[in-house]
Amino acid sequence: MVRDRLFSLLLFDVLNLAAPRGIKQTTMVKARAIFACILTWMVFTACARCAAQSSTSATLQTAPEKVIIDTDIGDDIDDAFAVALALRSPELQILGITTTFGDTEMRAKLLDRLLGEVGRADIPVAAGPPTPPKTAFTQLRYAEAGHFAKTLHPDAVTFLLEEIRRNPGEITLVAIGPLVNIGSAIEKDRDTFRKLKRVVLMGGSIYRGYGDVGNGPPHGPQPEWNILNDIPSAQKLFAAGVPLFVMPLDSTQLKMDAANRKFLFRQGTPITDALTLLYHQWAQETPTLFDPMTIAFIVKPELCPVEPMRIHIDEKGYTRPVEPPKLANSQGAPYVPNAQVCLKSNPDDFFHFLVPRLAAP
Ligand SMILES: [Ca+2]
Repeated sequence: MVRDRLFSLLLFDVLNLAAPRGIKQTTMVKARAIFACILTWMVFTACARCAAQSSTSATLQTAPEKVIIDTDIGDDIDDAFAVALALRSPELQILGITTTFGDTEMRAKLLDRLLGEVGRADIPVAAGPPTPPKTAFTQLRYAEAGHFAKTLHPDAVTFLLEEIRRNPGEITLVAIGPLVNIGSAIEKDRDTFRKLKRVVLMGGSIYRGYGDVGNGPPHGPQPEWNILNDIPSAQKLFAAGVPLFVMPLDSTQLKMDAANRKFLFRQGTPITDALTLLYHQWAQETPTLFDPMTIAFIVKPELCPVEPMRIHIDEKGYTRPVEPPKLANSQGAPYVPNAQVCLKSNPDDFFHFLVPRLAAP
C-alpha cells in the first residue's frame, strides 16, 4: 500500500515536469530529486521482493520432514526411545507408525497407549503381518493394559504405500525393525516404494559386531538383528534404488548411563513417564540406544556422518562392503554405491542431543 502511494506521488510529479513550462533551473533540480526518488523506489521494491522470496525459501527449508516409522517396539527398549525422540522433534511430521515382526497387533496397542498418554492419538498406527514370535515381548503389560487401545489397525503395507502415493518424493521411511513390511511393500508395488524420498535404516554390521564399541580389539562384524530376521527383504531394500541411509552397529551401540537415566526419569513429563514405565518393564539395566540414532540423524545429520558404500547382503545376513575396483582393473560393471553408511558416531554428542530433547517440558 505504502509502495503504491509513493509511486502515485512520483508519477504525479513526473507528469507535472512534462508540462510545457520550459526548462528552468528549478525544474532541473526538481527533476534530479524525482529521479533519485524513483531510484529509491526501485531499490525499495527490489528489496521487498527479495525479502518475500527469502522468507518463502526459509519457510520451505523449515517445513517439517514427513516421516513414517516402521518399528518392532515392545521387545528391546530402544524403539520406545526412538519414537519418543521423534515425538519431541518439531522438525518432523509423523505421518504414521507401522509395526513389524512378531505380535504386530500388540505392538500397535502399545503405541496406541504411548501416543494417547502423550496427547498424540492423532498419529495413525498400522500393523504389519504377524510373524512367529522370536523374543520376549518385554513391555507386554504396558500394551495389554489397553489404555487408548484401538480395536482395529489398518494394514501396515497398504498404509505405507497409500501414504507414499499421497506424498510422492516427500516421505522419509525410518526402518527400526526387521524388514518384513518393507520387503512386502517392495514386492507389492516397487514403483510406488521407489517414490519414497529415502529410507533411514538402523541395521547391519559393517566392521563391528555386537559389544564392540571401539574400546577393545575388534572382533569383526556379525549378522545384525533387523537384517538377519528377514534377509530376502533386506536384499530387496538394498536393491530398490531408493536413497538409503544406514546406521549399522558400528555407530549405534550407544549406552545410556545411569546418570542420564536418573535425570530423565525424574522429569515427570508424559513422555518421560511413559519411558520410565517401559524401561522398568524391559527389566534390564543399561539400554543400548541403537534405533534413536536414525531419528537423530534426520534432525541433525552431523551426529552420524555418512559415506557412500556398496553393501552386499549375503545369505547369512552379513552386510559385506564391496570394495571399489582398483583403477587398473576397473573393467566390467561400474561400481555403484547403494547406501550412505554411518560408520562412526560420538556418543557424548548423541546424548547431549537426545537427553535435553526428551527431558524438555
Ligand atoms: Ca527396533
